[in-house]
Amino acid sequence: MITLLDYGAGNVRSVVNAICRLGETVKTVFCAEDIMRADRLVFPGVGNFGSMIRILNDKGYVEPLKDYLKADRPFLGICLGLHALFEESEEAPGLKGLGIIPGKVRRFDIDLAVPHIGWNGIHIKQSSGVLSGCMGNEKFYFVHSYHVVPDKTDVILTTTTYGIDFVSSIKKGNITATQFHPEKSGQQGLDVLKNFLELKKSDKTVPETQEKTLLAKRIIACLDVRSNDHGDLVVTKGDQYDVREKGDVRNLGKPVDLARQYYEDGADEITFLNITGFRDFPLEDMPMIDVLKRTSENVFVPLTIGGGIRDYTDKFGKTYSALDVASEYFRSGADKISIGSDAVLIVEDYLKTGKKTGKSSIEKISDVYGNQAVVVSIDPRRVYVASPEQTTHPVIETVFPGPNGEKYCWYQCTIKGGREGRDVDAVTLAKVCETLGAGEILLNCIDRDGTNSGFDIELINAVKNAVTIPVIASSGAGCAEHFLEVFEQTHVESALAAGIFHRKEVPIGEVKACLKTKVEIRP
Ligand code: 1PR
Repeated sequence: MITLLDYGAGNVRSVVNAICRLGETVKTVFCAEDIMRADRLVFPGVGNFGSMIRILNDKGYVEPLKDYLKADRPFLGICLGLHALFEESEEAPGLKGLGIIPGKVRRFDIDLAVPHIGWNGIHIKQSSGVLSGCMGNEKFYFVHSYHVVPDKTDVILTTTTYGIDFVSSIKKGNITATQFHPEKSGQQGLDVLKNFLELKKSDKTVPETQEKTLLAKRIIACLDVRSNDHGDLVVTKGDQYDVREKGDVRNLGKPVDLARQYYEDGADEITFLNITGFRDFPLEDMPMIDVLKRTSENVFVPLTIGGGIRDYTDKFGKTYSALDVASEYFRSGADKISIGSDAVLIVEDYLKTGKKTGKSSIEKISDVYGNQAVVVSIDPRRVYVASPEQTTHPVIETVFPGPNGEKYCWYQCTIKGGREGRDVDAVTLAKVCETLGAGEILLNCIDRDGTNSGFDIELINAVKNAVTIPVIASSGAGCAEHFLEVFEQTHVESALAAGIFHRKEVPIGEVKACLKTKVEIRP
């Protein structure tokens, strides 16, 4: 029996699913005594250091946790569960951590996109039971903006390179805590969890590992999901967002089965987009929540879900906030949520005053779950102009002229699945969303969607160069070489495709084989 400390934020379902997959049962902590009764305690954390410490204090968990840790009983902390062990964090100045490990938690101060999101390596510094069997060439999934800085080096278990060499896990007696997420790191992550569950003894030798590690470019499989005309929930795919063929919604497979297949094929992340979410309220559309729950039982890489994340009033006058919707998605197994239409409306409001209100879905969700959990999905379309003076929006000079030979274009944001164009451009939208707390941009392109003609490099460079958060390139992938092109010609951290995977034209393995020697990837 494994005891899980769930203080109520973020996706603990994945940790529970991973432990259950390894044949153990999980008991959740309901009161302070449960902590002292534990044999092996797992403390996964996502979100904000301040809100975590406040909740631990409110629930009276701080002292029992300290006692448990001081008694050197088996403990595995994950992400914020690592930060909690330290004295303080720059994320919440003035609040005390558990102080079991002398040192601080600092924000990344580097010239790279923050949060650090994705698959990176580990440089192993000492022998450990939890990392037993690691060869040193594995990659693990990270998602964080802060990293720990212990006062003494003897607790450092691994380091990882991202602009700087930071401490990516610590070990002190029977206490191990990782910055990376084993429950989201595929088979090698499950192996780490298994070592902890079995209380594996330390390896005698430390594997020789690369001192400098590299963040891998991520390949993401995207599943656009909706009900077809027979009421079945299907994965579909549009051509420039038109998902109907001869009147029927294209049916390319079942969401849970396809997601599992892509995980097994090596996808680094899975994204579900509930494409009718702007119309249907997701909390009534329970099949989507069920899809997420069932997927997270078998898929141990990050899951993002988008569609319908906004405030809503139902037919009985009951109101739900975007945060309620997001919380339900996180509880059901999502690691990140993606906001589309609502982000455009939020940015329109922001541009009227230039002031944050603290009330938008982006601000509220990132406040509770952390920036890394909030993706903004942009659905732009090109608007051509003959000269930059013809619009107030930032234009690019394009090598693909418009229908009347126009040499310039701007990228108009749309809402409701591309049905309605708004007076906001993609570059401004991305910048404002970053200011409001978004942690990542999913950059679609309606002109390229489903065309197999390659990513819109001009759009991607315009947006990526305007923000410091990671950007996912999306729309238009038609062959493995298109991924190489987008990674060589832009600085995006990841690339997403749908049609070529669903139609089985290019398997994920072929994309990775093409990138293997030229771009850092997760093997
Ligand atoms: O507006 O918050 O409810 O979110 C709705 C979400 O659903 C948005 O993220 C929006 O992008 C998406 N969406 C809405 N309608 C459609 C549609 O296709 N009719 N799908 C749609 C958008 C875009 C991509 C696609 C890539 C790659 N899908 O994610 O998967 O373009 O395709 P490709 O590789 O086949 O070219 P809200």
